[in-house]
Amino acid sequence: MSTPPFFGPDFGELGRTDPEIADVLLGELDRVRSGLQLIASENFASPAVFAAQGSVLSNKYAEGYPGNRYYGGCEVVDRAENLAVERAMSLFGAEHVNVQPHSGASANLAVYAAFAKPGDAVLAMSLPHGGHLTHGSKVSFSGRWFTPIPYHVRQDTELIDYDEVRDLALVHRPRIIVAGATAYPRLIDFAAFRSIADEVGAILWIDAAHFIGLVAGQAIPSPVPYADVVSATTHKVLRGPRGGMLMCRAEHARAVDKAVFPFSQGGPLMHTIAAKAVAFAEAGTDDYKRYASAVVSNAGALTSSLVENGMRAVSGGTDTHLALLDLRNTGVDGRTAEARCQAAGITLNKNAIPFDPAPPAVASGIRVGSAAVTTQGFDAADMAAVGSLVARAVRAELGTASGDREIAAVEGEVTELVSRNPAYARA
Ligand code: DSN
Repeated sequence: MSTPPFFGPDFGELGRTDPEIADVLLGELDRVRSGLQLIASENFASPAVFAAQGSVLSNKYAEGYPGNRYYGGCEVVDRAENLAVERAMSLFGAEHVNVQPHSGASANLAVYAAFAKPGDAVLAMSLPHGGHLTHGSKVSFSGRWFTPIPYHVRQDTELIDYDEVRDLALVHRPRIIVAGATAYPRLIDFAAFRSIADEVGAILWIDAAHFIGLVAGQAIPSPVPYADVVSATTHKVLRGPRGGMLMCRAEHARAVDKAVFPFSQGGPLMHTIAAKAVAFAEAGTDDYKRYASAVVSNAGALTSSLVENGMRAVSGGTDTHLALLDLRNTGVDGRTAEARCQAAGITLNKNAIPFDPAPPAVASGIRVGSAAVTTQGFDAADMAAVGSLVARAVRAELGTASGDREIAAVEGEVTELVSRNPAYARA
C-alpha cells in the first residue's frame, strides 16, 4: 500500500516570485521525507486533495449554503459543497452533514452553539485523562462559557469509568454529554453513552475527530447511529485537507447549520470543501478500507514493540490508530523523550498519562500514531523496527558522547527505513 507519487505544487513559479516561502515548502517536504512522523493526529494527504485545496475555489465568497447564498456566482462552488455533503452522507450513513467548519475546534464551537446556552453543564472527558481543550478546559471558550463536569478513566484499567459517567450525569443533569478524546487508545462504548444520555435527557455528542477515518474505512464501529451529533476533523486518519465537519440527526439539521453559519463562521473555505469531497471519495474505496485496517494493526505492532522495549502501554494496548506509553519504567520523562526522538528524526509528542504525577509540560508519557507511516506503506515488520528505534532514542542521553553517538546511529537507521517507503516519493 504505497503512497501515490507526489508531483507537488509548482515550486518553480513560487521559487521565482517568493523564494523564501518556496524554501519553507521544500524544507517541510524534506523534513517529512527524511524522518518518521508518529504524531497521532497527522497524515499525508494525496496529490488530488492538494490539487483541490490549492485551487481557484479559494477565491470565492459563498456565505450561506448551496442554493441559498449571500453572493452571486456560487453555482459552481455549490457543486463542490453538494458533492462533499452527498459523499459524506453516503460514507457515514448520516442523516445530515455540514462540511463548512474550518477545523475540529470550530466544529465543536458550533456544537455548543447548537445545543447549549452559556452556563449549561457539559459532561466530558477530563483533559489530563485524554479529553480535548474544547471539552471544557478553562483556557478554552468551552470551560469559560459553559460548566464542565469532567469524567475520568479508572485507575486500575485506564478505561473510561462508565459508572462514574452515569453517576455524574444523574447528579448534574448535563445538557450535553461528550464522548471522544485525543489520547484514548481504546474503543468507546457508544451504546453505553447513548443509554446514559437517554436516562438524563442529554444531547449525546461524539467527538470523532481522531478516529473518524477508521470509521470511514470500517475498521472500527461507527458512532453515527448512536449520536445526536458527531464532530470530526478531515485531516487525521481520514487523510483529507485540514478542516472540520459535523454530522447529525435530521431533526438537528437546522440548529447545526445555523450554529456554523451565521453564528460562528463567515465565508466557507470552498477550496477546502472541494478537497474534503475528494477525501470522502478516496475514503470510500477498497484501497482505503485496507489502509484503515492496516493503521489499526500497525498501531498494535508498534505498541507491542514499545512494550517489548520496556515501556508500559496505557490500558494495556490499543484498538485504534494511537497508543499512549507510560515511560516511568525507563526513567525518562515525556519532554525529554520527545526531544531525544526529535534529534533522531522521529517526530512524536510528549503526553500526560492518566493520574500523571508529572506536570503537563513535562508529562510521563508519549503518544504515538500509525496513520502517516501506514500511508507511506509501512507494514508490521517496519513497525517493530520503529518501536525499537523509538526506544533506543528515548534512552540515549543527548549531550553525552555515547548518547549523541546512539542518536546519530538511530537517525541513520531512520533514514534507511524511510528511504525504503518514502512519504511523497519523487515521481
Ligand atoms: N491537536 C490534536 C491532536 O493532536 O490530537 C487535537 O486537537
